[in-house]
Amino acid sequence: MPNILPIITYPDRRLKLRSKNVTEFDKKLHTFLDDMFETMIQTNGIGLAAIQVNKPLNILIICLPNDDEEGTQEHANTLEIINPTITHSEGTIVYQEGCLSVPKFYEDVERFETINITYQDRDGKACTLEAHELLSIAIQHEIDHLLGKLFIDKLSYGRRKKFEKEYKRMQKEKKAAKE
Ligand code: Y12
Ligand code: CO
Repeated sequence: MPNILPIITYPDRRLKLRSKNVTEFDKKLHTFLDDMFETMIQTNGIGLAAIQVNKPLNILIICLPNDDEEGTQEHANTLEIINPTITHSEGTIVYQEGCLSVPKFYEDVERFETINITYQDRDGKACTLEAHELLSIAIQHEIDHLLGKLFIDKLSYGRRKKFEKEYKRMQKEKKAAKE
């Protein structure tokens, strides 16, 4: 049975760490990928980077919801992307992003509309992918995590200040509700 892993949330400094490449493509890695998937699904996420569950390795997973009414997320449709590199980028697109490490906050972020990446799969096989729109956005968001960056780091000075104020207020409310 897969484990649900605790998710690190902002402003935890571990989210600023630069992740390292994976070198061992073994059973331990497969178990970790399965735990990441379960964690992402249980928390209503569509993307997760290993650093968000306190593992500073170049691993990200993405599972976009199906087009059906329920927006089902299938393990079989999950992209497991290890040691990615963006080899080409093109165009721009703006999307309102959210992040499991920055709960309850969504903001418009500009990204490349299309990217090409090279990466390895869970068995270490070399792969390439061309991604557009939502998939491209999700991959760029997760690759930023591997570099120690969050989507809020891309906000303008004014929007970032507003975020910090709102986030602090939300954290205070959460603390008061627990007491
Ligand atoms: C487009 C933009 C960003 C991404 C990165 C992946 N982001 C997520 O998976 C965000 C998930 C998320 C889920 C939430 O729901 C719950 O926690 C129940 C959420 O709501 C709250 O925090 C209350 C916020 C974000 C991919 C594609
Ligand atoms: Co995120």
